[in-house]
Amino acid sequence: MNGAESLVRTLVDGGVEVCFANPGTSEMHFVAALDRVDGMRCVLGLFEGVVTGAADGYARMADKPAATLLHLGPGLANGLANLHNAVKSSTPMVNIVGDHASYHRAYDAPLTSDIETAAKPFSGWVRTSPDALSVAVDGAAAIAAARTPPGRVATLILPADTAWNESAGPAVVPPVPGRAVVSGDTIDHAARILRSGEPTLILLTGPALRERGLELAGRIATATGARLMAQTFNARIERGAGRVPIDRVPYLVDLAVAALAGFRHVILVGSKQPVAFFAYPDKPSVLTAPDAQMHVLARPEEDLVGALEALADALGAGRHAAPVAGLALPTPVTGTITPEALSLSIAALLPENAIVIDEAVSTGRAFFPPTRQARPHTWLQNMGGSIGLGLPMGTGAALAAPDRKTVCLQADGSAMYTLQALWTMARESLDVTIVLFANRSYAILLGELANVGAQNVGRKALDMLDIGRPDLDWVSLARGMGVPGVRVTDMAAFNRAFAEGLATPGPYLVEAVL
Ligand SMILES: Cc1ncc(C[n+]2csc(CCOP(=O)(O)OP(=O)(O)O)c2C)c(N)n1
Repeated sequence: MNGAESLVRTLVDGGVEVCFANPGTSEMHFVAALDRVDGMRCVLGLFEGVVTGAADGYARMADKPAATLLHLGPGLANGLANLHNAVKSSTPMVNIVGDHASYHRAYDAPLTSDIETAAKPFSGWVRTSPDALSVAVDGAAAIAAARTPPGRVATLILPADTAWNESAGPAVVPPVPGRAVVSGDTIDHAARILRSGEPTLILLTGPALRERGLELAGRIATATGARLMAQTFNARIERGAGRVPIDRVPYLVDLAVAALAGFRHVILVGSKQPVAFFAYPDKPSVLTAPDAQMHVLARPEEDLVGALEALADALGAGRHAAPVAGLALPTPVTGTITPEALSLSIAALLPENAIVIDEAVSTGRAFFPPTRQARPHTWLQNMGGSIGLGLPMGTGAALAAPDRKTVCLQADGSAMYTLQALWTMARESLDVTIVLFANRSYAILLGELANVGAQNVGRKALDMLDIGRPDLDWVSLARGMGVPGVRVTDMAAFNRAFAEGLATPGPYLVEAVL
């Protein structure tokens, strides 16, 4: 058995069952090994940003890592932006990056580069396998690293000769540490704050935004009068009817400062102190009131749900009911397409158990409130701010949860970064409805232009924020990659097209022109 096969067997034995790939010559032995090993589904992405973003979406829904297969430094570099996003959302992932055979590196062949240096800022763990005997053990270590709470991007660089030389067979994944239990002192401290009667916010993210964590936080809020909020951006929130509804810290600085102004204490549950996405002249970086105190209940790698359980016990919150959302569906809206109208129609039509991929950018600012009482669903966001995650993340999420409908709420500018994901959706028959918001601009940046205080803005500047001339034809782009779709210019047509997409198995794109 060669090194490549020992690695593929190690991955499968270690629970890594999907590999998103864009291979080249240096990865051919890995590709060949796929046919000799049962249990690994290999999915081709036509750009590496699709590959890494899909692995992110997969892991968020499967709660375990996928592998990626990337071609040397340039293949990795094409995938880095979505690795950045995965690092920020603590997504577990195992990247396999092929490299030249070790003896070939001395010749500085065209594809030679310093892969480790490129990988380091976008990985929590990096290793280059020295020889074929080490590949399986290194692969097992990569899986363990990826699974170490709260979840890490692990990058294993595989020189070609480590893949084709003889190995010692697969390796077993070493024990992975569980989430550390939060100390009793920390629980007591948080309980004291909550009993003080001073205005307190409990700020949640990570696994605390699954049903159990939300329910516990809801009971604690009822028992103590504390408010609940989620971070502005979160990897995964369970929402809709039957769940404890939770608002997010607003994105816009002024709104966030106003929303947080009244809190004397903020209890952080896996979350960070709320800070502005960017600095702006004359606006604060820290969004909470100057005298607000931060209290860490649980760090991201700790047992957030266990900490909430202990805190609920300490407060006797078990007697109190969590404020659960009832089902309340708006009537689909007709007339002009606006973000508000879209938010109501989407809330009305969203199917039970949908996985919502939110890269709606400025169009999506209105989407959260009306979907609070929609049918139960899961909401995934981009935590790293590098746009071009939505369609790949939808690809991976749909693959991980084939019995659920994935709905991509997708801004057009962001979609153009990684639109090749549509082809993978078609090839794999993934059940995704894509709502493409064609406002034909980088609309959010128009606001940012004013926010940063840019003066005397003229044609040249505005041209950098306008993605019309020519207008993108999303129906044709999708059709060219095997995805059917339709363009709509009013809400009645949108309601029909969205319903059609939801009723159609496989991918379907609705281009909503704003
Ligand atoms: C990789 C990357 N490049 C550039 C940016 C800067 N940027 C932020 S939002 C944005 C435009 C978003 O446009 P679109 O997706 O159409 O959403 P809209 O603003 O129109 O709602 C750009 C270019 C970024 N965040 N990430």
